[in-house]
Amino acid sequence: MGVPTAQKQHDINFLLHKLYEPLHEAKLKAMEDSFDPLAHTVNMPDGGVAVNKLMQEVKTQHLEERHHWFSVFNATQREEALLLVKVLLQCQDWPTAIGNAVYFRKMMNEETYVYALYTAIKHSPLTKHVVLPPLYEIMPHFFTSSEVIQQAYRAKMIGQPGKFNMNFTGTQNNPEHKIAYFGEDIGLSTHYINWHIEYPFWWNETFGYQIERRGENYFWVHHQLVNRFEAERISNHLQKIEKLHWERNLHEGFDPHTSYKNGNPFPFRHDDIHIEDVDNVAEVRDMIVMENRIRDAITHGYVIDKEGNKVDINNEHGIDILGDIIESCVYNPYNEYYGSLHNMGHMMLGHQGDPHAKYYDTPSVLEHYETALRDPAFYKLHKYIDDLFRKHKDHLKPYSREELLFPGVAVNKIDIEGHLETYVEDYEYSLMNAMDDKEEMKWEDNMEISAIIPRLRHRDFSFKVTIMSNNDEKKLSTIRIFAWPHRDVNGVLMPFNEGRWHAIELDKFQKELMPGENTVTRKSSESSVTVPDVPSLKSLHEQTEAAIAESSELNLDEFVSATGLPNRLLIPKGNAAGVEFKLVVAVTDGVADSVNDEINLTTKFHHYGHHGVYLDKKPHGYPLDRRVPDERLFHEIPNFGETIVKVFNYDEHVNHH
Ligand SMILES: [Cu+2]
Repeated sequence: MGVPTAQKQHDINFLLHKLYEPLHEAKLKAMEDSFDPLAHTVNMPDGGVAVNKLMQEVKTQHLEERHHWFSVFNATQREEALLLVKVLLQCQDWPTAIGNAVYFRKMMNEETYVYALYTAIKHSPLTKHVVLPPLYEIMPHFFTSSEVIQQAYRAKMIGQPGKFNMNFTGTQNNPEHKIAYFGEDIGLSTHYINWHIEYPFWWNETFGYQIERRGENYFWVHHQLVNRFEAERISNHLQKIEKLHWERNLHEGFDPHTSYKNGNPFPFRHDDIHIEDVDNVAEVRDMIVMENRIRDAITHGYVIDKEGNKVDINNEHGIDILGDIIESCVYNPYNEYYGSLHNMGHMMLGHQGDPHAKYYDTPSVLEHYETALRDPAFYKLHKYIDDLFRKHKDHLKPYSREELLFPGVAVNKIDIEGHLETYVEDYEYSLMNAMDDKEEMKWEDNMEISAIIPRLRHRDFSFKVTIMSNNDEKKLSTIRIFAWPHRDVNGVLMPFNEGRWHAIELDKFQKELMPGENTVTRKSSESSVTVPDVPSLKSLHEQTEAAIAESSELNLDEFVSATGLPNRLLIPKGNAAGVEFKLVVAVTDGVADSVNDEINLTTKFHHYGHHGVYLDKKPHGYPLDRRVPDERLFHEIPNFGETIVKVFNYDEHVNHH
C-alpha cells in the first residue's frame, strides 16, 4: 500500500499542530469538506457500524462541544472518544484513516479527539512507525503554569519572541516542594500517558486484539512509580508516603497553578481535609465497601465472577486478575461487585477541594493522565493500592531454592563503570501551540516562544557484572538488575524483605553465557526499562519535511514506543553525601524465562511488553516479587549477586533557578 511513513508522520503532525484551530495544511484542509465517512465503510471489518454510530452522534449534535474539558474518567465523554478510536482502528488503508481523522477533527471536542487519535495511532497497524508527538507541546497548558502561559500570550500579543523560566508549583514553605521536580517532570508524565494509551483500562477484543497481562502491568507501572517516589523522598530527607485512609484526613493539599485551555483553573485543595462524599461520584462508605470486598478476595485467595463462580487468584496469574479488578477494566470478572477502586479513587480525591462542586465545574489534575502525577494525593492513593497488591503477593508461596537456582552459574562481581551521579539541566519546550493564530499562518512563521524547566538526569554509567558459568555449552540467561534504598530516611537499614518490595527495576535483558568467565557490560543508556526522550515537535516536523523533500526514509523507530520511563530518570536523585542503594543482580535461566523460542538478543527488549506481547514470562519484579521469609536464601544462591552503591548529586538547588 505504499504510503511512506514520512507522509503519515506529516499528516499526524499537522492534525495536531494548532489543535484548537482549523487545519493549517492545504491538502488536509481540502479533505475536510470532500471526505464522507459513510462512503468509505466497505473495507471495514465491522461493515461500518462504528462510523454509523459516530455519524449519528454528529447528526443529533450529541458530541461534546469544542473548548470544553475532556476526562477519560467521565463515562459519557469516554464513550465518545472510544467511538472514534473504533472508527480509526477499522480503517484498513491510509486514505480512509486520514480522511476520517480530518473529518472528525472538525466535528469533535479537541481533547477528546487527541485522546482518541493518540490511542488509535498507538494501536493501528497503519501507524506502526509513526511517533506520537510530545503532548506537552501539543497541549502545553496541561504542563505549563498559568503564569508562564500568560507571559507567552503577552509575548505573542506584542510580537516579541521569548523564553520563560518555569518554576515548580508552590513555595519552599511546603516540604513537598522539594520533590516537585519528580511529579512535575514532563517526561515522566509522557511515560505515564503513553503507558495508559498502550494499556487502556477500557480495552477489549472488540478493538482488534487481546492485551495479555494488562492488569499485572497496571500493578507494575504504578508499583515502580510509588517506589521511585519513596526513593526520591529519601534523597530529599522527607518521611515516607503515608498511604491513603478513607476515614482519616488528607494531609497534603495541592494548588496546581495550571489552567484549562479555556481559562478555567484546575481545582485547588487545602491541607488537612476530612475526606467527604462527592456528589455524583461516590460516598466514602462505597469506597470502603469496595476496598473490603477486595481485601476479602485477597484473604480467600479467590474472586467471584458474575455467575458466582470462584476464580482462583492464589497463583502467578492472580496479580493480573487483581489488577483488572482494582483499576476496573472490562476484563474485570465482576464489575458491579468490585467496583473501580482506582478510577473512583482518582475522582474522589480529585474533588476533595470542592466535593459539592460549588466553586469549580472542571475535573481535577487527578482526572487527567497528563497532570495526575503532580498531586501528592496521587502517591497516597497508589501507595494504598500498592499495599493491597502486596497483601496478595505475600499470600503466594515464596520461591524455593530449586526454583531460583541456575545450575553452574555464579555472579562473582558487580561493578559500576563511571559515576552514579544525578544533576539538573535546563530543558526548553515550545509553547507555540498554546497560542491561536490566523488560519493562513504557516508553521515556520510562528515566533519562538518557549518554556524552560529544570529537569533531572544522570551521567552515563555501565554495569559490569562478572559471571562464571561452569557449563560445557553456552547458556542463555536473563539478567535482571534492581536497586533499593539501603536505609530509610531516619538512617535505619532496610530489612531485606522490606527492601525487595521497594526495589526499583533498572534493567532486564538476555545474554548468552560462554563456558568460563563472562564479563557483561551493560550501558545505562541500553536499559530496556527506559526510552529516549521523544524529539521536540520542531525536530519531528523538520525531519519529516526533509524526508518528504528528499523522498528518503524517515526512521524514528526508537521513539515509537514511549511506554518506558525516560532514560534520564533511570536512577533516583542522589545527594551530596551520597544516597546508599542496595544493588541486586539476578541471573536466571533465559530459556526457562522466554515466552517463545525466538530469542531476543539484538532487538529492543520491550520491558512493558508491546501490544500485550512479552518476551519474558516471569512475573514483573521476579524474583523479588514474593515474600522472602529468610534472606539468607537470597545471599546463598550463587546466581544472585548484591552490592552497595552510592548515588550523588552535587547541586542541591534543584527547586529554583
Ligand atoms: Cu492512578
